[in-house]
Amino acid sequence: MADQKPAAEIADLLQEDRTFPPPEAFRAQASVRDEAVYARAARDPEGFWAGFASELEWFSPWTSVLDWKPPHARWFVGGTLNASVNCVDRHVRGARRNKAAIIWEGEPGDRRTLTYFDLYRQVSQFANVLTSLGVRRGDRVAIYLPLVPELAIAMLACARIGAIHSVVFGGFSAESLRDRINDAAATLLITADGGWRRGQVVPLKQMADEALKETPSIKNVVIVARLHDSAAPVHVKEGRDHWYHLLMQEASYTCEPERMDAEDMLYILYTSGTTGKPKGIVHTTGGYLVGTYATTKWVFDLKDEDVFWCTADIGWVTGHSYVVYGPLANGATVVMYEGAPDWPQRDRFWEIVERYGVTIFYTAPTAIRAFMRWGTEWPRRRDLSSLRLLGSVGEPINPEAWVWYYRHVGGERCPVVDTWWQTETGSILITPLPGLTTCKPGSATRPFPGISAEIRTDQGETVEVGGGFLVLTRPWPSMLRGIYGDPDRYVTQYWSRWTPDIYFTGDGAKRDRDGFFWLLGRVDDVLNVAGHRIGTMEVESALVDHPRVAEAAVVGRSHEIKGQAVAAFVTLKEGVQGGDVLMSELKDHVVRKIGAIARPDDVIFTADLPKTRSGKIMRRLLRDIAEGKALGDTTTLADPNVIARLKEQYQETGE
Ligand code: 7RM
Repeated sequence: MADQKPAAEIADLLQEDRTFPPPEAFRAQASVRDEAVYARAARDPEGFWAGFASELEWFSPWTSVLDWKPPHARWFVGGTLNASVNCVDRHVRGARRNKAAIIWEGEPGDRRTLTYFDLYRQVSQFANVLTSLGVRRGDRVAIYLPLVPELAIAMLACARIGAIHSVVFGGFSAESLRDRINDAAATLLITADGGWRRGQVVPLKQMADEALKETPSIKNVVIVARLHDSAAPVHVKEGRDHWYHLLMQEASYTCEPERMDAEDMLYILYTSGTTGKPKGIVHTTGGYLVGTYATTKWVFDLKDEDVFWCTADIGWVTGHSYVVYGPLANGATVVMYEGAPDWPQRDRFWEIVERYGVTIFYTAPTAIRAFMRWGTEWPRRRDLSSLRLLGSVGEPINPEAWVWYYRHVGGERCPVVDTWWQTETGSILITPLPGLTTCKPGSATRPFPGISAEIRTDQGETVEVGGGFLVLTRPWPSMLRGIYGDPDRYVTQYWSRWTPDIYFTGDGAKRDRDGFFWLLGRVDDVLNVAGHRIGTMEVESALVDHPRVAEAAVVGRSHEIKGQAVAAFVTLKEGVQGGDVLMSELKDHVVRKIGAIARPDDVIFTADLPKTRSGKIMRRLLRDIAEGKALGDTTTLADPNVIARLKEQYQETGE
């Protein structure tokens, strides 16, 4: 475990004392305005969640809400349902039949709108396609697509037939894709000829072909034609590869949904942890749907007329929960945009808000900081008056960015909800309720009703006011149920720090006198680069995989836009010289092994790494060097000269 932030830094963060009550016009129309919801949920959390569950559609009801044998929970025990029925069929039966479900825009400017009825038919058709290709209930299906409607269709089609989807973000490398396919032993892969990012083609099928050389479990590949022939040529392997549109032509519009147990697996999503190997986080059907449904409805004050835009890629949990399952379970209209925010110009997001009359906009602090730097003229050029609520997720939002967002995007009429949660938590857990909470910029405020969060010391004592580890002290419906194929790691990683009923989030946080939570970042070896989770160990494994590297130590350093950047300290093998060429080769090597999100900003060659006498790399010292800070205690170093040399060197080459 790495050490915590120094107290002085925590104190700085808490200097913020501006408060923002819900703007009056917003409050007047908000669905949740009564503080009593918190007390009611705290008195009977199971009853509280069951209330939301009963707004969903079940084939058969649950017999008990929760079976909790720490650290294993089962929610809505005995209930059966289908996620695709809840996201699609039930809307089609009523007034939402021809309501827009997905308004999609590609980066080049192509547009498509799918109504709930369109979605219903295409999900059913694709579910039939999957069945015709031999996919059965419980099988794993890997999905490696750009942000196109087919991604949501594929996920819902899997859910319809009880197959487990594993979406791999299109920015991940062929090797990352291969490892994820193999870990889950997926039998089918859905990919595309490519996608668009900043005017460039992302050749997904080519990357998939690379991965497919070493994925013995894959029997079939479905290729979505996103680019048609404007892209790099696509290799279609006879007998294994099939075009999506050709399969769909043959497929029937009706597909009986599987009756899934509430605890049947809905999906696996890989996320970085403290080892070199990403964890396959497992979510199940009933609890996950209840959690995402409830939080979408309350945190975003969702109404039937809303146009909801969460800018996350579906390859991340935010896209799973707040592009697909949460909003569609609520029958909302969702906006999806494939590309970059600055393509072709820096007002692309605001152009989209204007074009579709987006009312709820949910993005990440790294994007907000980029908007801030680009200047207010970009949002000012567009009509943003349709917006009524703004959200933030992925990392701590600095107060300046919060206030900028509130003022220049929200026009001081939209509440800003800073929402804390994780891949593991499945849905938002710490957040304002926008009609109720008086926000303090930089604070995610309070646990959602029914959620119990606390600050604990290393010894496990509860801290009422002050800093420590953020923990969750009660199970919640959308909690992870395990790590795919690694039941022990589930227990040791999350439930073993104190007693087995206390969930360790891996985040440091502070609770203030009003009971508000201030998130302070990870306390383990996980970085948050532009809202993306990257394990330092993953990057280290990628670096030492290079034939010239002997040893590597990776740390995060602060970065104005990305929050954190990757800094890599590298020792080379005997006789190998560092230099600019090798430096960029190593950066490219990390991109090839993991993906562009993990590319180190700094690579520092060093003859030695600072180690303790027992041989542990002292990452704390490396962090201080990377941050250009005064060095802390170096007395446990095996060779104190190492650090002095490194420091000098970083100042020369690190910028
Ligand atoms: C949703 C998501 C989870 C980690 C989490 C935190 C950080 C996320 C906030 C935040 C401060 C926030 N899932 N984090 N949201 N930190 N304030 N509002 O991001 O699994 O990819 O990352 O992200 O460190 O543990 S994630």
